[in-house]
Formats: sequence, C-alpha cells, structure tokens
Amino acid sequence: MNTDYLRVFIFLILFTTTSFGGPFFLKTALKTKFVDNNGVVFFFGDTGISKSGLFKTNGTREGTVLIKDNFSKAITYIGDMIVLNGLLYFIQINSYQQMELWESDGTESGTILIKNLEGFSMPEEIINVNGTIFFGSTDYEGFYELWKSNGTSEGTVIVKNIVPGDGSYPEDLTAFGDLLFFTAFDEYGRREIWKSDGSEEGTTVIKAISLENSKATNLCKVNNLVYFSATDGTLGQELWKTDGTSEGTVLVKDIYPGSFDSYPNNLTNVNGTLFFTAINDANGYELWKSDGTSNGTVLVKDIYPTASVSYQPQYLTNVNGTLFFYASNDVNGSELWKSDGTKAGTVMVKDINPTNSSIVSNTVNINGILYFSATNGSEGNELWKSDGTKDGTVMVANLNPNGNSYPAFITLSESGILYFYATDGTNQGLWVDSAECSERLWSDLNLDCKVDFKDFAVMASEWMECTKSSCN
Ligand SMILES: [Ca+2]
Ligand SMILES: [Ca+2]
Ligand SMILES: [Ca+2]
Ligand SMILES: [Ca+2]
Repeated sequence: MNTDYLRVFIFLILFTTTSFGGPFFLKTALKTKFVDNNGVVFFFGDTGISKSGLFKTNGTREGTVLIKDNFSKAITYIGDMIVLNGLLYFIQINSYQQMELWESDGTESGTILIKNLEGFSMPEEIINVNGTIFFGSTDYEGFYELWKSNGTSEGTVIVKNIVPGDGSYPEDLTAFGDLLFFTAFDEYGRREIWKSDGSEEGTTVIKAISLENSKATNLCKVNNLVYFSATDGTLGQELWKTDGTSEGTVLVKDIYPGSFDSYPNNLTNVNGTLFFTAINDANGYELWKSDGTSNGTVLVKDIYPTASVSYQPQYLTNVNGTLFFYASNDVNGSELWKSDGTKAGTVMVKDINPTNSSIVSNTVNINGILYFSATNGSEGNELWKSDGTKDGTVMVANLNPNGNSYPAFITLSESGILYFYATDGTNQGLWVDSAECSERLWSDLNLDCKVDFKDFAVMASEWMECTKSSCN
C-alpha cells in the first residue's frame, strides 16, 4: 500500500469512531449579518490583523471561499447588506472614513465599487423597494439625506435634498408596494411620515400630523396599511395608520387617554394582525393588538398585573402565525412567552432561567421554530430553539462550556443550513448547524456528513496552508 493511502486509512480509522452532534465552527468572521443568495451565504471574514474580506460559503469548509480581500487596510466597518436580483449590495467605510456602496456577484472581478458616497454616517439599513435600493447617506455638504441606487454609479443619487443646509435623517424605511414610506425631519425640524416613488417631486410628506412635531416612528406594514406611532400635539404619542394619503392617515386609538403617551412600540405583523406594546395608566407596559379600528385595538393580556412596573415586552416575532415575545411577570422574571391574540392563549412558554430572567434576544423564525439566544442561569448565553411547548424549548448546544457563546445573526440559507455568529471561548465567528447530518463526525472536515478521502484533501490543504504561512 502506498504510504499516502496508508496515512488516509489510519486517519479514517482514528476519527470515524468519534462523533458529536450539533453546531460547529466554520470561520473567524466579523460581527455582521449573514446574507443568503440562493443557498450561498455572503459574510465578512477575518483575513489577518485588522483586515477583513468578503467570503461566501455553502456551509462546508471547502466551499468557504474568499471572494475579495483587503477592502481596507484599517479595520473595516460593514453596514447593512442585501441581496437583490442575485447580487449582494453592501456599504462599507474605507480607510479614509468614507462610505462606499459595493456590489458583488460572488466573484473577485464581479465585486465592484459602485460609488464612493464620501460621508461617514453609516445607514442602519438598506432596503429594496421593487428593484430599487434605498438608504440614508450623507450628501455632498455632509448632511444625512435619502439616497437610492439601481446598481450603477450614475444611478446612485440623492432622492431629494429634503432639508438643504442640514439633514432630514431618514429612518424607518418601509416598502409599501412601489413606494417607500419613511420618517424624516422637515425644514421646520418636525419628524413626519413621508412617501417616495424615488423621484424628487414624488417624495412628499404624507401628512403633517402636528404643527409642532408629530415624532412619527416605528412604521409597520400590515395588509394595505402602515401603522406607526405619532402625536397630534393633543393626545400624546399614540397608534396611527396610513394608506399613503393625507385623508387616509388617522389615529387608530388614544390608548393612554388624553395628553398622556402610550408610546406604541415593537409593531409586528402576525399574519395580518398588528401586535405591539403600549403603556396606559391601568395596565402599565403590556402586549396589545389591533385590527385597525378603535374597538378592535385591545390589550391582549395584563401579564405583569400592576400598572406601575414597566417591563416592556420585547422581541415580538411572528412564527408562522404565533407571536413569540419576551416578557416579565411578577413570578418568573423575564421569560419567553407566546400568544395567539387571546388572553387565554397568551402564556409563558418556559421558565428557562428558574432563578432569574433568561435574557432572550436575537429571536428569529426558522421554518416555524423560534431560534434565539438565552441563558438558563448556569450554562451562559447560548443558542436555544422553541416549538412553543415547554418540552420543545431546549438549548441547541452549550457552545461555550466555560461561559457565554452570545449567538447572533441567526440566518437560515435556502439550502436549509443554519448560520450564526458565536464564540466557544476560542473560536469567534461563523458557526453552522446543518439539519442534513443527524450527527456530526469529528473527522468530517468538509462537512458533507461523510468521512472519506475528500476530508483528507481538506486536511492536506490546511496542512499546506499552515506550512507556507505562520499558523498558530
Ligand atoms: Ca394619549
Ligand atoms: Ca401590567
Ligand atoms: Ca425565570
Ligand atoms: Ca455556555
């Protein structure tokens, strides 16, 4: 037997007997979101000291490929990323502290700078409205305004200089059919609700709700309406709705009667019903729902049965028609709850941390299962999942046996592989959980659920990588 084959044989004998299940570490990565493009996931990985590059992965080590290195010699800040028509769009800050809009088709030559936007104010979000991407950016005077791009340099332009000589600071970007709804300051310093068709003349205030400042915020599209929080100057910050017309922009309900604010927040569409949190005198901060009418806007349940305590329910997430959220009662601390919209159907899923609160966050619906980060009080902040039952609410893995793994950016790719950011105490970056392998074989280096000669090729290439450069 050839000595190479003998080595492979020994290698396979050594490792096929050892296996473990659950997520595994794939690549050191920046703490930015993972964006799926038809089963291939884009992310920013580490390529050296203070250097990063754009990678793509299919969830295997051999399928994890550097697309383009060295966007910036300094630490790179990556803003929001979206995929549109098979192309990745992202904003990064270059080494001159200027924002740049980039596009990538997944190849190095196809990863191109669309436009240097020059300003430094990083937008929180890029959104797609019917094939046009919208984002906030600094204009040539250095003020933050609404921009759009069609993927070309000439087509990347300011939509409207809403407040010349100052910024309008667009926020709450929301797609509404062919239109963008958003909030922005007008020239009088009032934050109002706006709409835009992408043209300068087609970018207008929908309704100036208050002569002072309507403080419009928290937009959420449900069916053919956008709900939001605003004040008319008399009734305080309350729930409003709009169909995009001035006359169709009306108060839904004065939840905290009179000039007091109910501060509608966490607006979430659950299969056509709006859920949100609001405060009033009788109940404190609680879970509400609305069908768009005043009578149909009701408290779902007074979970913390005193008015004075204001633990606001958080992380409202639609999981195939069931609302999951994080809320506090007077017995269990803050824990995972679910609601079908009825009082009786609003229940704590599980007291995950029996001695304290479970610090639920990063909630996401993955094919009808809620994935989230939480702590049970003894094993640290780890990846959990829930099917809505007590027994079906379990820790996926204790990735960091000596502390917190802090899972974040939990993303399902179209190929059914779960990607997330976490640390096991040593390896910080991209972790993978593939549903395809019922159990993970330790020597399955290319992560195809089999141990064979392909794994030896991965081992050999990693060994060669390490001999030509300094691995430690
Ligand atoms: Ca009020
Ligand atoms: Ca209460
Ligand atoms: Ca608890
Ligand atoms: Ca742990």
